[in-house]
Amino acid sequence: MDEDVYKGVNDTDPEQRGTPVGRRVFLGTLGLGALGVLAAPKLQSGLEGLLGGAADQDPTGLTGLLPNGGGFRYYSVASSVPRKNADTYRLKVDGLVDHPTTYTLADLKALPQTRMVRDVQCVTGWRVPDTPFEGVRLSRLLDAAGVRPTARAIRFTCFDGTYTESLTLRQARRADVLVALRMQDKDLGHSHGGPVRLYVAPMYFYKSAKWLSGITVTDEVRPGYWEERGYDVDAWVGRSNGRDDEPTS
Ligand SMILES: Nc1nc2c(c(=O)[nH]1)N[C@H]1C(S)=C(S)[C@@H](COP(=O)(O)O)O[C@H]1N2
Ligand SMILES: [Mo]
Repeated sequence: MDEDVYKGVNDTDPEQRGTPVGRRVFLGTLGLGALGVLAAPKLQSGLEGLLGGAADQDPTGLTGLLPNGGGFRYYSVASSVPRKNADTYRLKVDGLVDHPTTYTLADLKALPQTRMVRDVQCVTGWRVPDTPFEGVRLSRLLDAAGVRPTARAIRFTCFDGTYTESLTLRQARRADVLVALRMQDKDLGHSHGGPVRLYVAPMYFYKSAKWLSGITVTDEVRPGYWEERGYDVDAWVGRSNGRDDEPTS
């Protein structure tokens, strides 16, 4: 584990600047990194055996670590994930809002799209430089829904039925947080969380929930799937990884 991780924990968050660096947070990240390295070769060889090396399929086992084109690895905590398309996909925005809304894929495509090119960084060590993502700013969907004054956070749910994520409301309103429809200038494929995934550019990739189906505005942060298992809730990647930590981009 290199020192990028350490730098990334605290020095880039505009909300946290000036607060002491959480040593517990650093140690937690280190511990998981080591675990990932130990677990990876075993899992990967198991999956390659099962799939005969095919890269763009659902692994039938647990978390997948197959190379998935351009340096990506396939991750899913669910053993199988239903496929959704333009007819069947729905995204629900609800919770502490004045106007709960359900979007179809066409609805999302009709909204203004934002394209960003950043490095993707997984907490287990792999990185994919200069990856374009494109989609609707989350802040736009929140504004449309009318967030109530008591709201503090967002909970994200997925149609894999298992994965969850969280952001504070302030993080969620950043200009570099997208409800993404495209990655690498292509429509998001199933294995990368298509048709729609969250994309949280300034944070480790586990924040970018795949197969996004629900955006629920809540009164407090509810830690997501990996966060309940030890990952940092605030998952900032540092400047050292080529990120821009400014709230506008
Ligand atoms: N629904 C869902 N989203 C998820 C995950 C997952 O297991 N399920 N894994 C996360 C992690 S740890 C990473 S690194 C990225 C991997 O995205 P990729 O499969 O497109 O490479 O998805 C994130 N989002
Ligand atoms: Mo990850």
